[in-house]
Amino acid sequence: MPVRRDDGHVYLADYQPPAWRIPHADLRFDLDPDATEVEARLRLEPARPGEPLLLDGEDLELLAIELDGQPLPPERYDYDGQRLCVHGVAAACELRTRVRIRPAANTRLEGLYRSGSLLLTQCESEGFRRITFLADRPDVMPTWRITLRAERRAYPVLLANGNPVGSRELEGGRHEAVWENPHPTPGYLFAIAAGPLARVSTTLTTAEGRRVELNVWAEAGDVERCRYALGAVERALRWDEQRFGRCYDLDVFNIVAAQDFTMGAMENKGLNIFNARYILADEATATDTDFLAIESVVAHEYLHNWSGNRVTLRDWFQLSLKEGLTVYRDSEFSADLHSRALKRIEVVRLLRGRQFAEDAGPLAHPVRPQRYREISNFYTLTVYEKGAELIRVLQALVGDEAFQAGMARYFADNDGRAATLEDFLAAHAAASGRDLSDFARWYAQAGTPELRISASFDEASGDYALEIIQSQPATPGQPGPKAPLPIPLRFALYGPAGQRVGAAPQTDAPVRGDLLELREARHVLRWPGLGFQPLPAFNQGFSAPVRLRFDYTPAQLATLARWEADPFSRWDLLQQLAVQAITGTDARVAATEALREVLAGLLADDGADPAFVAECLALPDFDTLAEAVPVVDPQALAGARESLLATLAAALEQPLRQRYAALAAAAGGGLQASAMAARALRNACLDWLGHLDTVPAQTQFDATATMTERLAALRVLLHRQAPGAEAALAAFRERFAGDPLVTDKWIGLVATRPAADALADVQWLLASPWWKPANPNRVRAVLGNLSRGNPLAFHRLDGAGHRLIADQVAAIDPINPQVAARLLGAFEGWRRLRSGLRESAEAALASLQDRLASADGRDLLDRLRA
Ligand code: 0A1
Ligand code: ZN
Repeated sequence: MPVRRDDGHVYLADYQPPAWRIPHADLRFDLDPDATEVEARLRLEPARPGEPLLLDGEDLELLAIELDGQPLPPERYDYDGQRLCVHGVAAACELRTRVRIRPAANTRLEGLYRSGSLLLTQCESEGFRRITFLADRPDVMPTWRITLRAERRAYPVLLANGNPVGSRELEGGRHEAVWENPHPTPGYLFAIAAGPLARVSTTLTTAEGRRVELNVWAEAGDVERCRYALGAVERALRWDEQRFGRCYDLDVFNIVAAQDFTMGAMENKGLNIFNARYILADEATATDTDFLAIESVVAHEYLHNWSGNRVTLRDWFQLSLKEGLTVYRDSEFSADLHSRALKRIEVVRLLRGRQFAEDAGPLAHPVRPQRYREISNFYTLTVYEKGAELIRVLQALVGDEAFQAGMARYFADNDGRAATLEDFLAAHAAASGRDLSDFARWYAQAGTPELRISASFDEASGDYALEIIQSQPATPGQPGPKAPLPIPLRFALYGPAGQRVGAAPQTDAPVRGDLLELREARHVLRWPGLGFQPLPAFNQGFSAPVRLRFDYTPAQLATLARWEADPFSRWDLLQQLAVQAITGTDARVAATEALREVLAGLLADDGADPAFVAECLALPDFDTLAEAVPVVDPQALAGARESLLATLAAALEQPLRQRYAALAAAAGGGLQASAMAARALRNACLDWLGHLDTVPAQTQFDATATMTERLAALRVLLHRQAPGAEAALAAFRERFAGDPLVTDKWIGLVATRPAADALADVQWLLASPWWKPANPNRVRAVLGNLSRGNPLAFHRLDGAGHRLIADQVAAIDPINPQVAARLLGAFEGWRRLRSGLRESAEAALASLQDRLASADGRDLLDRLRA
């Protein structure tokens, strides 16, 4: 059981293996929303004889307790509402407990809770202990037998982990289902789901010859919208067989969609539980982006069956071992199935816009933290997204073949075990023959490394050189100095006519083709007698998660954008041009003109993939821009971005209109890549044209049959305050009134209207029947969008945006602490705000000091204010 030090933190350095093992758990549930009874029979074995028997159990009403069939007298145990201690046991035994819990009163959505007509569980990270007693830690891994009993009428379907092994009718209209999970599985992967569920289903045979039934379950009215998700499971299952040789290992794989769910989804063994937004989709109610997100989240959870479940974690410090690795795996899945370049663009946007900000602020932490107060605050972009980038760094350092061998070895060596990062690195070190102790530093050091690169050219000798200096920023708890990291940096040099320079540089850093491996704080690359000054390009494909500084002129960026063949790099160069056009001083005019020219070329190029052109039209978002400046002035940044868009839209009006019109037929319907690409570019054009004219948006809104086109049109109408905006919103609202997920969409548009007075609309929403503070999706739709997607309203000069979010965090904290803490995270950039706003954010945070009771909220607030 992790021990907290006096400072309230759990430390990685304090890890102790479990004193007691629990080889098997047999649970019996009598399900009822108001009072569920849970009987648990735990087989217990001492791992270190002499240690006390301690089990986790939070807020449980203990009804009965027996040891080896004998009731335990009160002096033999203590239960303080957190931990159960059984005295005087030294040998293997069976503990039987009976507890009562109250699902309908559980608004935290951790443990067993009610969502609509369903009863569901969420146990990661420490929710199991709210269901019954267990050593609730990932390195305690029983096999399970789970018996569910409930009234048949209200709960006709009863699901749990593993395989179904029996069912029967009981007296009084009740029935029973029994499940067995033969795989050693920690409590955080435990799940049950009960209720009036309907399903879509298919069966297949795995590469190992196992017959498997795949089911996706939802409330009856939603089940037709589960078909796409079902297809995604099948694709993920096949992909893991082919790419990593990993097969599914039970007779059934079930997914259940829930309207109330704190996170995106959960990989419970054999019974994934999902936020409905990552399952339910058809073309009338979901956008193309939704479809792709569904496929990727379904794959993510499925892929956890090996990276997380079969090989699980020794302790929560290893979280990125499953999350970073599984994000890496799901993004490879999406890249293999669709476009590698577009997937990379999506990932890098998120990393640069959001993870870099996290890594640069008061919440920065290493991918493997050294300590935590509340583990649920560490499900972060750093652990997930930077963690995935580190897998990519490893792959680049050891090469594709050794990486693949290392993965096979990791799975084979650690199957059925609770592993650590060291186990992962040991497998890769063995497979590649490379010492990975330098690479391990990436997991321990927080902050985004910076590379400063400067070029020099000697006219007389024709010598060319690049100097690369690596530095690591100070972060909370890590003032530095920090050791240099191994950084795989792709690079290219171009000659005057755009030809690639083939000559390898002279350098002390290892170079393999176009991949340079930085190891020291400083490296110099020399090309003696090159004879001309080349144009260098770096970090193609984002080979390393670093900030890179090299002084390009706008003309050089535009030239490289023409010469670089890789679409990701071309997109990246256009983003840099746009950053110069928005935040630059001297280069601004030239950057705008260069951007116009390149975009005009792209719009005119019928051969270019429309989806790629759409990505190029999507200028860096506010977060990315905020990362590029030392002091954030939201009004100035948003204003400069807006004026760049208006200028470019006016200059490109004709090609935008032409491209928009030309793609109409291709955009019709269907989920094939060409149709999605056409819709993406049409919507990007529509958005730009919205700066000039909202008539096309109105026409599209009235005529379309797909949510992709309808929502994009509504966005333009609302955000540009078009004459028909109110009527369109009312029509949309009514058409989808019964659908909470589509309701979240229009609410999101209202909350992100780029204007200070959008705050009044949010206040109106908070006073409306649509406000449901216990539904995490709705909280995100209203307040997540305001705080993360509307800088002009959140950072209002009068401080009203900051105060509103702080007040709502205080109001939501007692309902769902995890949701409240996430919302509070929107303040992470507060210290870099311009004066006036910084004080207002500081005051809003200070106002929360005595208003947050939860461990999640307090932990985050203290770190934000430290
Ligand atoms: N493991 C899940 C997401 C998840 C994370 C944390 C939770 O509670 C604190 C719940 C779910 C995933 O990566 O998909
Ligand atoms: Zn995950």
